Amino acid sequence: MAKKRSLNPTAGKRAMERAFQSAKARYAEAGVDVEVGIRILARIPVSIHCWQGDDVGGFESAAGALGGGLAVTGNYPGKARNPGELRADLERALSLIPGRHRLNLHACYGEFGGKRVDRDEIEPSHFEGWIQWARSQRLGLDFNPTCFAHPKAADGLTLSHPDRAIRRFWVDHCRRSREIGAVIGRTLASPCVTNVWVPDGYKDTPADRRSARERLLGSLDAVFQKKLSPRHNLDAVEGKLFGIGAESCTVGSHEFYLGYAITRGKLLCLDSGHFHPTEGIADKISSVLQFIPRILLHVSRGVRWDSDHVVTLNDDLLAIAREIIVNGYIDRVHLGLDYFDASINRIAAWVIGTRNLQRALLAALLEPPGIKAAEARGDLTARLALQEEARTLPLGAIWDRFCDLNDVPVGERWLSEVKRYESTVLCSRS
Ligand code: RNT
Ligand code: ZN
Repeated sequence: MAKKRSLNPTAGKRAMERAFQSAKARYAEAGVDVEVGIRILARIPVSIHCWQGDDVGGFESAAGALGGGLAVTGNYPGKARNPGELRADLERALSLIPGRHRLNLHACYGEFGGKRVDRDEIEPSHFEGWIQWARSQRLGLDFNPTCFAHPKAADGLTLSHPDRAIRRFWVDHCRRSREIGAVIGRTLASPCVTNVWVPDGYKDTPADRRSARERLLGSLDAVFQKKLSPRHNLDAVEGKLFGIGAESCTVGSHEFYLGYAITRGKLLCLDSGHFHPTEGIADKISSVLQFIPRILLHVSRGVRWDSDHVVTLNDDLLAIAREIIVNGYIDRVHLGLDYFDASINRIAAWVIGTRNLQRALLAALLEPPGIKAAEARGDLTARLALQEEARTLPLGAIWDRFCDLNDVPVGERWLSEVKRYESTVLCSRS
């Protein structure tokens, strides 16, 4: 085996510093102060989804099959089996991601002490362990009711179910979830975004879409009846186009929730995988923010029928980040990730996706002002020319600097830490 050549750390540092200084000068020529971009990026939290760590499994003693249009493929070894393992894995991922972030928790990740606690019985105490841990890690927490993987969701219907008792069950679950959100937000002194997504839909053409939507509307109004302080809890609602087994109609469609969010004063959650495959969410941001004060994004990557691939640094992602930053929307957009891939190391999946979102935000923060200026004076030739030149500005050197300043590995060096963790910790899990 060839001996690994280890880079002299001081020489490496010096090379990085030189690359940064030359990149900084290049950006300055384009009218960009990279120090400002670096400072802003450090303050943008990403809500990292807990469910990438165990294939949306959760810790209930009697969980049902995933269902609800959700599917995780792959069986990479080492998935977290309990809260302790999930937290350890998250700590490892967070140590490789620059900046301070949030954790997005699903209700099925409560700690129930081996007892069977049904979804309509969950309480803040079941999340005490997470709250304490989040405090110790200086993380904010966000929350979601889990309206799938349960016998009462076996037919793919929850809040819009024709059976009143089943609807009631899910209303109670969602009510409890937002109250837990409020406790989280109050305890951590940072508002918890509680996002309601339900899978309700039909494989084949329904004969009555109207009644289903009326039932969903009624249930949601019941869920949100109790007023909670927005300093503690912010409600969000998430629509979708279709899922596996819900190909013909999704009750909570985009139009449904857009109307709901506007009329009820809720955050709208836009998931990048929940629209027609050629439709991106970047363009929707400045549209919906004309009517809604704040939105939540589930940044994901749709591939054909699936919407949950690890986020890569592609044009869709760059466009989403750009719309938020260049339009000055950063204080009105809550950024979250939503994907689940069990075919690769799960910690790497977190690190890759989060770092990519941050890289896209940095690219947007470093956009040359000449682009907008060219458009403003009607010079569309210059706009296109500058847009294309901007693609090859030396973003990498600024990103490396950002990682270094935030004490996380620069470049692909994080990967060897994940590999080491895999062989020492993950491989011993059966
Ligand atoms: C499903 C939605 C939803 C879920 C999570 C697990 O299509 O995107 O956000 O992915 O709640
Ligand atoms: Zn989502």
